[in-house]
Amino acid sequence: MSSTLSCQELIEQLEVLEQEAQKDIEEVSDGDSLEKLRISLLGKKGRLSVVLSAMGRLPGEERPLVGQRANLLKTKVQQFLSDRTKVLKQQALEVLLREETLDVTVPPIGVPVGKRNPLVTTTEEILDLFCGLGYRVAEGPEIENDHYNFAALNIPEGHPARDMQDTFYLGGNLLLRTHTSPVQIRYLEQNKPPVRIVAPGRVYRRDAVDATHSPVFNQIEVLAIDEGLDFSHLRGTVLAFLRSFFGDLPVRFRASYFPFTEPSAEVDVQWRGRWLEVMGCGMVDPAVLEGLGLDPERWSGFAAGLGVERFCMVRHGIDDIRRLYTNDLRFLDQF
Ligand code: 2NL
Repeated sequence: MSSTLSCQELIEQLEVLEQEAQKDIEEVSDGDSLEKLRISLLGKKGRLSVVLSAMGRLPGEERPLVGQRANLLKTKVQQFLSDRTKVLKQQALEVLLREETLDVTVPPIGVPVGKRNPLVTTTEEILDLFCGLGYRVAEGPEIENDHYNFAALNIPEGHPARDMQDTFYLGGNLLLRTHTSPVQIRYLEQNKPPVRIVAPGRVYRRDAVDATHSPVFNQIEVLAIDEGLDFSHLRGTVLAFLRSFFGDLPVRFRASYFPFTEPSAEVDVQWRGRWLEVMGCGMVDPAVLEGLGLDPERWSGFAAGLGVERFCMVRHGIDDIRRLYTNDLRFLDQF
């Protein structure tokens, strides 16, 4: 750059620079090139700084004129750059929106969907049926003690159910409940009759695993305590329940024995031509009521217990109880 440039010439240069800058900026089509252009215009060794160093050689009183023009140029060029940046960003976005399309109507490629275990749906169905008859659901701990699991249910010392062979003892006086009856005992301690409850839950017995036995299985027990309840109420309730669940099948009651009910019965349904035992039931033994401080002259009750696995297997034609516990989706997918 010649050192003899005049003030007028420098201002003309700035004007040319501004016009060229504007034109060049307009022609840039991507952000990287725009940044390079910015550096070549406004950077340390850029075109503006060349003019400014020539300005340094002007007489002092002429410098402000050129300086003001240079500042104006800088402001304008910065404005051109930022306008262009906005336009380029908008264009890039439009290209993205045009090319990155997502066809929401394309069918998905086999996304695996979980299924509810049929044991869960069977449990819910049975609970719903009893809720429809006015029963409430009650639950309680799986770890119990001798009192709630046996003594309160009139199961005496030395009864085979108490045998180490049948019950998982945990040490101390604790054990894994062998039925959900303790839930009902606990409920009766907290609630005065009349009472109508269903108690679902896992129970534990020391059985070897085979196609029809599991050391952990699911039980539902039913209990009603009121004034004036007799065996006809028990029978009517069981029949109404079995009709709802299985449809209109032949049902029979067989005399049986449980320590906690008297009289007691086992209930069979005729399913595909064969009698199947599906539940046990009876009138609550007066000794159980007395143990809870209820006068058996005033209160009576009936109770029933069933294994959910049995109901589930009969309903769905499942031949091996173990299928219910392995959560194989190929199995669960069928229900
Ligand atoms: C079965 C038989 C039964 C009961 C459970 C019961 C509960 C209380 C009082 C009296 Cl608090 N009885 N429960 C009664 C009869 C039978 O279950 O075969 N369960 C799988």
